[in-house]
Parts: sequence; structure tokens; C-alpha cells
Amino acid sequence: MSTSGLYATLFEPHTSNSKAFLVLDDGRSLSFREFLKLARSIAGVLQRHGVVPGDRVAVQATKSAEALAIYAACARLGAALLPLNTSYTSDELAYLLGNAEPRVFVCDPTDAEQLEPVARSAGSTVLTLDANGAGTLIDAIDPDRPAPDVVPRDDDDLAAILYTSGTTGKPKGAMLTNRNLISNAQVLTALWQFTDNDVLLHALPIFHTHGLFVAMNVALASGATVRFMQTFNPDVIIEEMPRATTMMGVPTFYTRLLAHDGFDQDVAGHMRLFVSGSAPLLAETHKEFEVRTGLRILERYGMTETNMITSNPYKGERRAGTVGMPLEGVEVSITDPVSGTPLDQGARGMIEVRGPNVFAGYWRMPEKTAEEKRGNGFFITGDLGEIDGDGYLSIVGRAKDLIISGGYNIYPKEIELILDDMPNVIESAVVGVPHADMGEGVIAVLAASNGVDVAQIEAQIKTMVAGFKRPRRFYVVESLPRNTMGKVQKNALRDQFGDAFS
Ligand code: MCA
Ligand code: AMP
Repeated sequence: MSTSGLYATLFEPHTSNSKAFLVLDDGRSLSFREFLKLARSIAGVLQRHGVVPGDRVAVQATKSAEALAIYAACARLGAALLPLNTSYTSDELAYLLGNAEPRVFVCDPTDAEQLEPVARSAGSTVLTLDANGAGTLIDAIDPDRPAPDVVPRDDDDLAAILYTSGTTGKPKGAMLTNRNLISNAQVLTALWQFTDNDVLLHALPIFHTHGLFVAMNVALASGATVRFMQTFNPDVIIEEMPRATTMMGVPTFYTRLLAHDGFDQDVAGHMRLFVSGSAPLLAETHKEFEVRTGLRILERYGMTETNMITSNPYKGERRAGTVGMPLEGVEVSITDPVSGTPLDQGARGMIEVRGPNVFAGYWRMPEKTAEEKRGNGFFITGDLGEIDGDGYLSIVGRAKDLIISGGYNIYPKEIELILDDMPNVIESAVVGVPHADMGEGVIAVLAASNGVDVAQIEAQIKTMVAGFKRPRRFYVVESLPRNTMGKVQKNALRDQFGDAFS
């Protein structure tokens, strides 16, 4: 594995590469060379705004070549990229910026005025970037100035911070090192046999591990061309597929493609690889996909804190309902969820992971890090699993209270704390129930007194949390079901309201 840092490993080799790297929605295409020139210019702007190695650069911007170039610019400067979901509200951003204290915060020009005070109190300078790749970040480029030098980075130096919420309390910043990102990129590129002949359909957001690190780092490591789409639109995917060789997506991408009459073997049959992850791919989706296209989706498993952990084989059997085997260099252990003792092969238990992919810890939260990462290096995922006799891991449940909707994570606690504070709400429970399109959909059950105004609650929560986290159905009950220990029985609520989206 390379030890010379992210920029030197993934970006610098392409400095003179004139092959198409990003093919954009408007038909424009950017070569690797042009992309890196843009990244050098952006690095210059960031440096002039005081960014030094180790600083954080936060970005809440619509997907564009320029937004992606900030990632390369940070790698060049030895700064840590902090990508932010574009649907985060100003309340959510205030916490994240306050916690990370980035030197620069890049946001959409339409949000800049409103977010300026939040950024200022976090000590950040605001620069703007819009959906067309224009803004003060780009206006500040000075073509006459030489680009900043590449800052050499060690394996353990920070490359990015990605915030992930938790079952209690506030979001935590997962610190990802150069080693974490490089090792995963190299292992996945080899395993999935990516080469510079590949054309990857990329319709994922670039503020999460899947779209940014799994997809883009593999493309960079292999020199593949990326059809870089701002949003997922099945019509566009189907139109572009004849010119592509691979796609990566969340399960919703695949169920939406299968719901499209125009998606068939003629369109997809030539593709060499479809990868799915971030949420469980139903075995029936896997099978329906094979019937329709003659191809088997390759499912893999990962987390923000660990990058990718396991993958189904490229050449061997891709087993529906499993997430495959540990990646090269990665150890998976199944342990007793209470005692942490490793269990015998075949037993169900907590999935723990150790390897060069596992993050350094949570930003400025050593106590949270210690709760989830053992002294021996194993990270406790909160997912429950079992490994069959052939070594395939299946995820059989979650020990953490988490909803995954369309590949986005929603931690019920975060929403319950808000709902509990609403007028006339005594207490609340937020649960995920089956949703044909998103896998799980979010509902809220409120134990409330007379006079509770659900419409008002819905309107208020809209201003407080990102749209994907918002409960889409509300139910008022007299009291929440509890077990003898007094714990709210979420399973009973899932049963009772399981048809909320049918
Ligand atoms: C959008 N909406 C959602 C979701 N996405 N609601 C619930 N769950 C969602 N995932 C809501 C919006 O708030 C909005 O509602 C309405 O749907 C339309 O928004 P739009 O953006 O147009 O939606 P869409 O285009 O239909 O988006 C669905 C999507 C998207 C394409 C499936 O959610 C998506 O790109 N998901 C991928 C997420 C991802 O990359 N996850 C990887 C995490 P309103 O207007 O009322 O607000 S990384 C990870 O998990 C690990 C490491 C791993 O293993 O990969
Ligand atoms: P995140 O916090 O966004 O990194 O989400 C990580 C979580 O997504 C994991 O802990 C799993 O619960 C879930 N996940 C990722 N990939 C898969 C998969 N292929 N099957 C089931 N769950 C998955």
C-alpha cells in the first residue's frame, strides 16, 4: 500500500492525463488534467483564505465538478474535507460547523447570507459555489499565481471528517485517515477489476462515503471515466447505459430501474458490474434484477467509520441476501453483543471490524471513540450478523436504533428529542416501517394530550431537520407500548403501523 498520501496516490498520477474523467449532465467533459488544474486553482484560493495542513474545509454544495475538485484541493493542501448533506438545515449546520470549526465553509450562494453568522461563530470564512459551479470560490481563482505545493501526508494524517449521527446525542465526526481511504480504494479497484476502460454511472451524492470514496476513489485509482450526474433519474440512466460499463447505487436505484419498462437486457446486458450498498438489498430485488437483465448485482457492506468491510466476489457466486466476505486486509469478528466475546463460526452476534479501513476515532469525542472502538482495534458496528460455512456474511439485524431510508441514515433519537419538546406531546417514538421505494419510511407515534396540533408539529420540524429525516406519517396514541422493564416496544409499533406506506 502506498504511504505517500491521498493526493500523491489518487490524484497526482493523472496530472497530465488527457483522458475524459468527468462527463457532465450538460454534455461537457473534463479530462483528468483539466480537473486537476481546477483543483490546483481551488487549492490556491483555499490557501489564500488561510487553509493549512490539518484544517477542515466544510462543503455544502450541489454536486458539480467544482464541488468534487474541492476534495482534490483539500488532499493537495493536507486539509480535511468535511462534506455536508445538501438538505441539512441551518440548525443542523450550526452544530456541525461549531463542532468541526472549519477554516472555510463553502455553501450555495442563496444560503450564504443566512449561514454567515453560523459560520462566523465557528470561525469559518464563507465562500460560495452554486449548482453550475459558479460562486466566490471560483471568482477568487487567480490563474497567474502558482499552485500551492502538494503537502506530503502520512498514513495516519486526517483526510476527511464525515459526520454520522448516533443512537444518543449529537452527530459525531468520523475521522478518516489517508490510510483508510487509500487502502479501501486500492482493494476495491483490484477486487472489482476496475480499469481505465471503465465508464462508471455515478448518480449518488458526493457528501457520503458511497458516492465520494467508494465510487470516486475507485475511479481515480483505476483511471475510469465517470458519467457524473447531479441526480438519480432512471430515464437518464437508461439513456446513458449503452455507453457505460458499471454502476454503483443504493437499493432504491435498483428498485426504481426495475419499475421502469425501458430497463431490460438490451439496455443492461453489456454492463460488467452493478454494485449495491448502504442499505439491505432485498433478495427478491436481486433475483428480479437477474431475471430482467441476466446479471447479478454485487452487494457489499460498509459504514462511514470503516469504509467498505465486505463484498460479494467479482468472479465467484454473488449470494442474494448476503454481503459477501471481508475485503483483503480486513478482519470481521462476530461477538456476543453483551460480553464482546468472539462467538463460534455460524453464530449470530455483533459484527466487529478491524483493519486499515477503520477510522481513527470521533473528532474531539475520545469517550465516544472508546465506547465503539476496542483497545485491540476492533470497531463495534452495531450491526448484527452471521457468517455461513462458505464465509459469506449476512446482516440479520441492528443492535442500534437506526432507520435507513433510500440509503440515508436516520437516528430516531434525534427526531424523538425534538418531538418530545413539542406542545402537548408527552413522549414520542420514531420508527422505520416498510416502504416500497425507500426500503424503510419514517413514521412518528406521539403519546399526546388533547389539543396536540400535528399539522403545527409537522410544519415546525420541517424547519429543523433535513427532509429525508422527517416523519412522513404521524399517529397520536394515548400511551406508548412498554415492556416490563419500561422500555418502549418499537417492534409492537412497527407491527401496528407497518402498513403506513402501503
Ligand atoms: C429524498 N427524500 C427522501 C430521501 N431522499 N426521503 C426519505 N429518504 C430518502 N433517502 C425526500 C426529500 O426530502 C423530498 O421530500 C423528496 O424526497 C424528493 O427529494 P429528491 O431529492 O427529489 O428525492 P429523490 O431524487 O427521489 O431521492 C431518492 C434517492 C436519494 C435518489 C434514493 O435519497 C439518494 O440519492 N440516496 C442515496 C443516499 C446515499 O448516497 N447513501 C450513502 C450513504 P420533501 O420535498 O418533502 O423534503 S454512505 C453509507 O451508507 C455507507 C458508508 C455505505 O455502505 O455506503
Ligand atoms: P452509515 O452510517 O451511513 O455509514 O451507514 C452504515 C450502515 O448502513 C451500516 O451500519 C449498515 O447498517 C448499513 N449498510 C451498509 N451497507 C449495507 C448492506 N449492503 N446491507 C445492509 N445494511 C447495510
